[in-house]
Amino acid sequence: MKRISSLVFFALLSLFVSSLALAHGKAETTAPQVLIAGPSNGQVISGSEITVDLIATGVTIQKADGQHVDGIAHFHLFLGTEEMTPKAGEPLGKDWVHTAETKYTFKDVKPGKYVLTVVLADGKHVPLEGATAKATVQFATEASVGQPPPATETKKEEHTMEQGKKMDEKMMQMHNQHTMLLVIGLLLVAAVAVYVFFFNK
Ligand SMILES: [Cu+2]
Repeated sequence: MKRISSLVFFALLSLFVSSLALAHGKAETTAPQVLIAGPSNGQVISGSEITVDLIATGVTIQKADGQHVDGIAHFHLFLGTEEMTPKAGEPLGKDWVHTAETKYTFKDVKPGKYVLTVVLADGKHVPLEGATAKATVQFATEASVGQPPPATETKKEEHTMEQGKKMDEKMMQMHNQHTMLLVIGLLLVAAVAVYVFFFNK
């Protein structure tokens, strides 16, 4: 009887430990991802300034220091008329904007259609692997006539906030899942401990 209880105990314990390891592993292997929170796809921007809002997950954004460190990257922006496809393993040059800020403003932009390409790259400016390390957005700019239309501005702000909210919700969900696993595991161990203590004499 004692032996069976011990077996059950260790089986449950290993289940608990492996579920924890799984949850932890999942959190750590989140692929680096960049999202363009603004401008939004199809947006028409009035005026000659384009303010770009960026969100990065699964990676720490830090100024380039010439080193490759796993999990550290900075943003690279290219404003053009077509999507840019950087060559794998090759550093991005000076024709890209290199920044560690989540906000960047292009100035003196002529009216027209644009494609913004954003790429996460390491301290050596070499693009990170994975499809989520790159994002693009298409939009247009037009010459501002008098005052900029407030409707467009409000819409853009709402969109940015909505995106941010969605990201927050996603993070909370992941966190909640992890916490739930922990609680279930602890309850299991407690139940087994009680069982072993009272029924195993
Ligand atoms: Cu760079």
